[in-house]
Amino acid sequence: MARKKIALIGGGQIGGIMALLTAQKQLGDVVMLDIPEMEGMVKGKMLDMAEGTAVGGYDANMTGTSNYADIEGADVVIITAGLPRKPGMTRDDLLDINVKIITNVANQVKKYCPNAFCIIVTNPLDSMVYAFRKITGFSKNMVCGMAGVLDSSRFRSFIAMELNVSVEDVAATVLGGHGPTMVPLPRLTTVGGIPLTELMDAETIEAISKRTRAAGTEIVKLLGNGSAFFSPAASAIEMANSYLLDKKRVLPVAALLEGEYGINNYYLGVPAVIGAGGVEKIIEVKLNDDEQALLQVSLDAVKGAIVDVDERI
Ligand code: A3D
Repeated sequence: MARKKIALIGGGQIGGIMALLTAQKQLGDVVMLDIPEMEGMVKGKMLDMAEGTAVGGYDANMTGTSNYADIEGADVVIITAGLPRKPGMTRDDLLDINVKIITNVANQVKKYCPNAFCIIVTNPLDSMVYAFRKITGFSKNMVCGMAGVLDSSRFRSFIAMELNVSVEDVAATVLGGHGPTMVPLPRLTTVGGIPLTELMDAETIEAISKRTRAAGTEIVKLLGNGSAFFSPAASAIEMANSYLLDKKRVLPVAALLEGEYGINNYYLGVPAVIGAGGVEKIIEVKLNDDEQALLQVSLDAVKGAIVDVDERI
């Protein structure tokens, strides 16, 4: 069986880690694309990685390019093209510049990879994935955004740290938009099958939820020049992995809602089954009144950014 082809659009911090993870997991060959001014950088980065495959013990063609023809026929396209945050910036501050970049990328992906499973990572996430889908017109199951996997990974990690247990045993989901209004769901979180609420007091749970909502900003402040990249890369590759291996993982992703959760025509973070059909199914969880109200606040925040996107494309 021929190897799969994974195209990474944007060869910066997240792109680099994704390329390495893709090769290490033997998901397929990797083509990393960036703007012409960065062609040397991506060619160098990928050559460096290719030269490490011998010691890593994995087989994958790793190439860098600025020519979209080289991504032709990719099975998966993961997009990080765009600017990341600097300290003091919100994700929405990136909208103006990143919507122009996503417009350009979407037109090229539409031309060269019409059948790819497309994962958007560029911020502001929920509006960039909406823009990408609007421009490409791709089927909704083949376009989704990475945010919930990262947000829930952060939530799970903080819980594991607090309880001093394996993160593997913490199952959790985070709904809503990728921003300060995201909605961690402690009521549905379990640790080795035991409800979190049995193991932790409400005050500690709230402190961890609060830290999760601000986790990206915490990293931006510490790094001083750019945003998180290890955990976002691992999260996007987990989604690609589930698609390519038809694992049917239940993952929180930004998916197009058409009536689910009472929401129409917005991308928002919800649990979904990711398999060979892409976003195969959105799972609707019965929320209590408080959770539903928080989801509404998150949706309202996303709606504002969508108005800005619709004005621009
Ligand atoms: P960075 O290291 O700057 O890489 C971005 C790359 O995109 C750079 O190499 C640019 O040259 C390239 N680029 C710019 N314009 C284009 C274009 N038109 N075509 C192709 N490539 C282009 O950033 P990063 O990798 O740290 O972050 C990338 C994006 O992901 C940013 O928008 C971040 O805000 C976002 N991000 C999202 C999450 C989520 O959880 C959703 C988490 C962390 C970062």
